[in-house]
This record gives sequence, C-alpha cells and structure tokens, in this order.
Amino acid sequence: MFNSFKKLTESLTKTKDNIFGKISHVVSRRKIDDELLEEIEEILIEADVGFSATMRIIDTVKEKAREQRLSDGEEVIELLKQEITEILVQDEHPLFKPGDHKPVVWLIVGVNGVGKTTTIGKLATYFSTQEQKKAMIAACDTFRAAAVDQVVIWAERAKVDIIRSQEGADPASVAFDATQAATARGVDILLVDTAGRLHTKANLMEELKKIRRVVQKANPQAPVYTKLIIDGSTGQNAISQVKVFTDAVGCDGIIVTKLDGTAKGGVMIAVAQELGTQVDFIGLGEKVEDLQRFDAATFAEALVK
Ligand SMILES: Nc1nc2c(ncn2[C@@H]2O[C@H](COP(=O)(O)OP(=O)(O)OP(=O)(O)O)[C@@H](O)[C@H]2O)c(=O)[nH]1
Ligand SMILES: [Mg+2]
Repeated sequence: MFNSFKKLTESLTKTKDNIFGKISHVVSRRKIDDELLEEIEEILIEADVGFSATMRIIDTVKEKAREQRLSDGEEVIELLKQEITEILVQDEHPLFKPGDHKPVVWLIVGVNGVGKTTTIGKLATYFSTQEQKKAMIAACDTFRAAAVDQVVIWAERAKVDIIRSQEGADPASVAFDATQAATARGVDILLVDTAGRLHTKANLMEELKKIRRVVQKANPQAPVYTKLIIDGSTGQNAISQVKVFTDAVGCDGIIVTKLDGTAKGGVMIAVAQELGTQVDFIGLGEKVEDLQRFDAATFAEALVK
C-alpha cells in the first residue's frame, strides 16, 4: 500500500508541479482579487483541468474566500486543494456487479497507441494475482501486423490463456471462439484486445459493435462491458475521445494510461467533473505492475499533498 502510494505521488510529480507549482508561484505576496483568480484560472485551463471543472473551482474559491474573509493569496492553495478533492472523490465503482455470470467480458477499446494491449497484460496479471480470478485474453486486433505477437507476449508474462488466430482473420470470429473457450474453461474474466485503427473510424465502431454482438451470441448470459482506454498525456483530447466512443459503442468504465511522466494529469479532474465515477484503473508505466485501481480519495491525496 505504502509503495503503491509512493509510486502514485512520484508519477504525478509533473502534474502537481504544473498545477500547484505554478499557482504557488503566482499567489506569493499577492492579495486575493479578481486579477489573481484570473491568473489561477488560466493555469488550471492550461493544465488540462477543463473548462467546467476550472469554473467550478474558481467560483468556489471566490465564495469561500469571501465567506472566510481571506485576503492573503497563499490561502487560496488550501481552498483549491479542498475543491479539487471534492471533484475527484466520488462514489465507489465496483469492477464486478453482484450476480454477474461467468465469464465477464471486457472489450478493451480506444484509439491507436493509447495502451490497450499493454493494459490487457497488466489487467490479466492484476486479476490473477490480486483478485484470484481466472483471466483469459482474446487477441482480436487482427488488423495490425505484429499485434497478435505483442499480446501473446503479455499473455505469457501474465501466465494466462490466450485465444488467437492468423493476422487478417475476422476479429469477431476470434471473439466468438474465445467466449466459447472461456465459458468452457470456467474463466472469470475475458479481456478482449481490439484494434485502435481501421480504414475508417466508422469501420472501427462497426467492428466493435459486431464483436459485442458475437460475444453475446456465443454466451447470452455473459455480461459484456466496454472499457475505454484513454491516454492521460493527451490532455483535453481525452474528453472528446470518451464522448465519441460512448456515443458509438457505450462505455462502462475508463482506464487512463500514461499518467507517469506527464504534466497533463489535470485531465483526471476534467474527467471526474464531466463524466462522474467511471475511472476503473490508472496506468503509471510500461511494466506489468504499473497499474493501479483508481481510488479517487487516494488520487486526490497524492495530487494535492
Ligand atoms: N509510460 C507509459 N507508457 C505506457 C503506458 N501504457 C502503455 N504505454 C506505452 O504506450 C505504447 C503503446 O501501447 P500499446 O499497448 O501497444 O497501445 P495500443 O492501444 O494497444 O496500440 P494499438 O494496438 O496500436 O492501437 C507502448 O510503448 C506502451 O509501452 C503507461 O501507463 N505509461
Ligand atoms: Mg494494441
């Protein structure tokens, strides 16, 4: 626990510097006034906190500063931390719903290069070692050369079964076979790796819908969840990706990757404000252990500490 918190705070260093570092600089020896709040507003927007969360933060800070009759600029920091924590901390978001049939199927989707395949490797390890669940992988990214080989390596690392086919095979048929195999072998969770790019975006969305239909056909009782991977280092673009995928194929949870080493982690505040409680995991590196269950209170603590 201590080590994972340390890892989280270290990973968020650049984001913290980008938000609180810059704000500490501007508030020093200043009075709280509209001009100062405007400068803070700009910093938050530039740090990818998003427009609506930024407005909420600034309005609350202004109101509280007035209520508590604060005038010293440095006192703003504490108010900011409180409000950011309020935005981040939301209800519990369980990974499995009571009464879920086996196998639970997670379709791992997202644009190319966000970290889908890597996250699948990490998730397979997480489920087998932390949750004592039997995990299996379906290699349904048959579009890109070497995609299957890449996910096979992750399956070996995680020591879980993988169902694969030739490059160029129909991804839906791999998903069908994998769902049948997972059902027969008593698998708890089937992780489906999908392509991030096809000839067109419409093609990609159609294929994802088809994979979902086929999984449901192979086992009508299997609950299918679409989990969207977003790259935390892309900042605000992440929010529009969530909207596009949610509209096209639904989204039952988000995993934000690459929060290590980026200064754009403020996007987590934007995600929490705009999209609520949906973040399941965060990715903090390229190794199998660099995945953490997203806990809003812990994340907030690490960010504002
Ligand atoms: N630093 C860091 N790198 C990551 C993280 N997750 C993934 N990566 C890296 O991001 C790159 C792309 O990862 P992939 O897992 O291949 O991404 P993908 O979404 O499967 O890509 P496509 O299949 O091409 O769509 C790789 O170099 C990964 O090592 C993370 O949490 N932190
Ligand atoms: Mg991939």
